[in-house]
Amino acid sequence: MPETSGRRPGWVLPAVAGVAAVAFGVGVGELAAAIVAPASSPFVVVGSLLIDLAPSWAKDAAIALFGTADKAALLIGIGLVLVAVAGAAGVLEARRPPWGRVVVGLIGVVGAVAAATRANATMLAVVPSAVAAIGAVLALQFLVRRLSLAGRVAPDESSVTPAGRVAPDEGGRVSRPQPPIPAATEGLKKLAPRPANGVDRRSFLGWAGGAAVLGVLAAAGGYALQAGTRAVTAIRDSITLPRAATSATVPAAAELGIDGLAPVITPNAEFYRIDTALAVPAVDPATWSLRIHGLVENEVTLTWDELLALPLDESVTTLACVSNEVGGSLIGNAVWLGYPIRELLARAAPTADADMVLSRSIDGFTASTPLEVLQDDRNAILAVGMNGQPLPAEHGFPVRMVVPGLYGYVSATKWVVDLEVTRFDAASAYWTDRGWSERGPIKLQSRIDVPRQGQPVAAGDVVIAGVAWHQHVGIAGVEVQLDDGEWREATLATAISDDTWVQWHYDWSDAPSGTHTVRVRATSADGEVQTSRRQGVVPDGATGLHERTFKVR
Ligand SMILES: Nc1nc2c(c(=O)[nH]1)N[C@H]1C(S)=C(S)[C@@H](COP(=O)(O)O)O[C@H]1N2
Ligand SMILES: [Mo]
Repeated sequence: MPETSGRRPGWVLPAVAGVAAVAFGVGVGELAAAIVAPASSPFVVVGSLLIDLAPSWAKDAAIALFGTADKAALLIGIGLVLVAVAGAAGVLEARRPPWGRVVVGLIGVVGAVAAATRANATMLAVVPSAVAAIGAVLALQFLVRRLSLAGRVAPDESSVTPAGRVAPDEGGRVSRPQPPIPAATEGLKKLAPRPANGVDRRSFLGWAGGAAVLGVLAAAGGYALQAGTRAVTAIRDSITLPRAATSATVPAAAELGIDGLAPVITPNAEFYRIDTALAVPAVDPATWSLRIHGLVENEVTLTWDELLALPLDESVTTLACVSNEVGGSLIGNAVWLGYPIRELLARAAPTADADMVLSRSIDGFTASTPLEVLQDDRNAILAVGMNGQPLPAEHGFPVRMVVPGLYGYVSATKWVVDLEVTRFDAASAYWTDRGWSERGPIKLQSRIDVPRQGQPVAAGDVVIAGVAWHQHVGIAGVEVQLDDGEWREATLATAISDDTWVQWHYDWSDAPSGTHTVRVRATSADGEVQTSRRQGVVPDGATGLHERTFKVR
């Protein structure tokens, strides 16, 4: 034990401060990740980024060296690098504040960048790294300040007590020789935060150890919090859904296959996600049940096994969010496997005065769906499958609603557990209580995907392409307008059904070089022409025409 530690911190204690501070930060960051964005654990995202960035020879070498333990080896490697950088940051902070904190903050930036660049990252993805960085910076500041307090009092102390150091006795207690203190320094002694370097070191190590232990406890808490999620993920992975009684067919001609155009079926991993759930609910199908009650003759309860034993059909429905701006991407199309809600309502037998079904998710979100929409012949379903898979957790596993023609906020309840048959004048749903319309039929819309905004394109044949939708009504046509000219008819791909979006394209063969603007509008199967009147998303969905500007070289 270096006895000079109280006078000059040296490098060991500052390094300990750095490591303890970073351990604290990483711990609270992992806890934050468990709560808000499980996919954004700072540790895991940095590891994932390294895997993506590593050249293939490095990956091959890692696999050759560590075999299936290659990922564990990577995480351990990151941990070791982190310990080294943290130790160095502690030393730096003790000598050149605030540079140690700057280094620790930069580690957080690395985590945030790694998280934000993950596929499917939401804005929440940077939160765990930010929490980790803030936690580590504050802890480092705190710990190094305790060291420098010791450094400041030491000269005074050494002038009064050359023997002031720790002598651990056999019982592990600390006994310190009591030096004679000259009367003149009596007051000074009372002002000094700690009388001697040995005790400072001890208390410092207590604080540092405490910070590290808190970090470990926070990380462990995060791990425990996610136990339910891990269990449900394992259950989901082991599920084989029953074969569809009726399968959906997606005509080959529904997919134009144009580069940059949204695919007609949206892969699950690319499907937009909108919900109020801070943490994705982990629902075990074995304990899941749906209760249908309220204004009904018979209350109905349905378990997971009972649902899977029913004849399930595939249907293709395009979901859209009311918050989708003109030209926005909060829309996706999937093949859903499910059971008609109409059949379950028939069992429950709603009374004549009912006009709404308030669906509720396990986390309390509610949606108000007109009763007649759930009773007519459209594919309003309790869905268990999405594009051939059990529903992904974030899309409502094990069971959600999918209702063609209505925005998600009034129809597409994920993790659904309760259907209350009621009346619009007797109950209201989550978003209605927050200023949104109580009913939300999807509006006629169209979007340009190609060219991208500002994209330079080669002269000659310029392909303009996008999607158009008016679920449960259908699209009759799409027109484009180039540079405020005449509206020209675009070509539609084969529509899957009136409940899905349809791709369209327009080939501009005589595009002169220069900057051009293209605008799109769709016409519904019922003759409605998409309005150019601009309206924001509140309270019942945006209107207006999408346009793009691009350069022909
Ligand atoms: N439980 C629950 N279900 C929900 C929501 C929610 O916040 N909670 N949001 C709704 C909204 S606003 C939309 S647009 C759709 C989005 O479904 P997705 O995330 O699967 O794309 O889910 C709906 N279902
Ligand atoms: Mo939504």
